[in-house]
Amino acid sequence: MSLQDQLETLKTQTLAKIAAADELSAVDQIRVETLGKKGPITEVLRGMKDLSAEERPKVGAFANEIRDLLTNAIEQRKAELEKVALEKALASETLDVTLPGKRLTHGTRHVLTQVMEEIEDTFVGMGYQVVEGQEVETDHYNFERMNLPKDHPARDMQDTFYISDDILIRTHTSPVQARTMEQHDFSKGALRMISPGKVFRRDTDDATHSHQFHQIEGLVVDKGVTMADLKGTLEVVLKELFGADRKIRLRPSYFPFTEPSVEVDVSCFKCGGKGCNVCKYTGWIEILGAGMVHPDVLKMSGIDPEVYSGFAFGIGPDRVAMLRYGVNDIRNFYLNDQRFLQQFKGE
Ligand code: 2NL
Repeated sequence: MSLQDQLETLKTQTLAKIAAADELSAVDQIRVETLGKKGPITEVLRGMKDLSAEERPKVGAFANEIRDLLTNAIEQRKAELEKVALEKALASETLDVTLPGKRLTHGTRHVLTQVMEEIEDTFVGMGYQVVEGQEVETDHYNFERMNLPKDHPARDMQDTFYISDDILIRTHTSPVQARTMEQHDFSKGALRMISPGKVFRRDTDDATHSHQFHQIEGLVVDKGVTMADLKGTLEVVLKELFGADRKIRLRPSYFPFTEPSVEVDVSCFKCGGKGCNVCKYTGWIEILGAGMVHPDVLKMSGIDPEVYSGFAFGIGPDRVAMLRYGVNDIRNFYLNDQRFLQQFKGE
């Protein structure tokens, strides 16, 4: 067969192969096989040296013509297949650019953190220091130093989780205050502090009780501190928390670590004192416990009760948040349900 005929056959066969190729990789393989260095066209061009001077340019021109033709055919088939692939992708990967974008949700401080920080800010504004202590405590600091010896019946009210006979998780934040009191240098002035944090009690969990909750305790110790200081301070704080029109009311109570002790009520922020479902139709909401620091508690922290006196109080941020936001089950604060928590997005 003459070189021309060979080339003609090659052209026909290759064009048929190209037309039949239905994948890009197949087309590419044809290109390498046909036009590559070891392919038949190169072979023909190489064999030209044996041709006569007359035939050589004709065959050369013909070979080049076929090479260009096949190159074009390959490029064209490639383009076709690419177009098909693109159309297929476009059809299967539809993207509606007019759809609204996905909004990035950003978190928020926990509602209890918000309430606690608000209370902290109020006290910081009055010159108090904020002290966060340890959650694991000794029986000594949690109970003994708060006038709750081992056989004291009031221990039953705050039974807790013991790690050993002497180590427990704190039932109140008072131990932080006992530790701060014994360190305080009164030659540098009064002690004014609050201690916010988690506390733990062996309670049965229900709508108003949780084995873990929060407390902010406050303590002021100085020469000449009286019940009037306690009353004035709490009035300012409760007005900031519940509204400038609020009134407060003190009722006698009992705590082992204060004497005298009081329960403090605030006039209802919803009805203003007329009576409603929030205040259970009494006009008053019980909000915190307080009192004058028991002389024995001062003494145990190395402070002379004949020279110094102090007031202390404890407030429950969980209860404040429940009242303020109408949350009827304390367990909502601890379930980590985003539908609940997302309602308290700060400004
Ligand atoms: C309540 C009661 C209270 C205190 C906490 C306290 C701390 C020291 C000395 C004396 Cl270091 N007292 N803390 C006093 C009275 C009441 O909390 O009902 N809290 C929600």
